[in-house]
Amino acid sequence: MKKVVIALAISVAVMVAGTGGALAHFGMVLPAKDIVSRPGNLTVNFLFWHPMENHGMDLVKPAEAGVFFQGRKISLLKDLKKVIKDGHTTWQVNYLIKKPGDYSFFLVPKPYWEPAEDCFIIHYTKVIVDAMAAETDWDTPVGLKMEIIPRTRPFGLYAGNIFTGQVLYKGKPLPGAEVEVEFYNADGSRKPPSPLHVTQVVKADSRGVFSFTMPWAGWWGFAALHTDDRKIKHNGQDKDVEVGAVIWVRAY
Ligand SMILES: [Cu+2]
Repeated sequence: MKKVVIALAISVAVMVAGTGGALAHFGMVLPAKDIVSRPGNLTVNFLFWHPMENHGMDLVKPAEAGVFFQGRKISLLKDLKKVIKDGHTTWQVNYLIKKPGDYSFFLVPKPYWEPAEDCFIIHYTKVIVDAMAAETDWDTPVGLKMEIIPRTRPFGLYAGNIFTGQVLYKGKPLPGAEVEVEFYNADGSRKPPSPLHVTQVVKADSRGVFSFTMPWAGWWGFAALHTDDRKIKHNGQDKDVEVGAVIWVRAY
């Protein structure tokens, strides 16, 4: 009997770590700071994670990673350093910020095959860092295939602020988009009282606009999900691709 219980516990643990089940995967782009007050190096981390559970996944070398600044995309792919975090592959870059302005750091992962969902997952992920209180470009689209455009200025936020964003798919608003919200529970201090408390869900309106009140301080991730119009082959069969637009904002 005890063996059965242990075996069950192990299989549940494996399911949780591997597939997420009710737990959501999130692309993450996490800068050391969201507000930079003087020129200097900024460390930015790229992860594929279950943020609330603080469960790692491996992020293979991304298809693209970079920064969008003053209307230009700068690739940082060749500057990425592999960093093993909790036994999982993540990536890191040190970017020298010289000028005032808003810097959108973004990640385009390679398609991730998720056997449990019988689909590929691609999370187009970004975070916006303000340098020297410029506040110039925080709502300018980077031009990702799927993207959340903040309607709330995405830095200098307090816990209790409402974050509002608009979901774009191929540059057009995505009506009724489902948006998953998770807190990055990096120190494990948040204990969700039920599995339903791990991921919050809001739906966008007819213009793709959604809102969420961040109840406490820390990093909050918003992931709008959609089934892509293209398929990718897996073992010779066409499979769905879940595209996500993810944005990270920090509440104080
Ligand atoms: Cu997972």
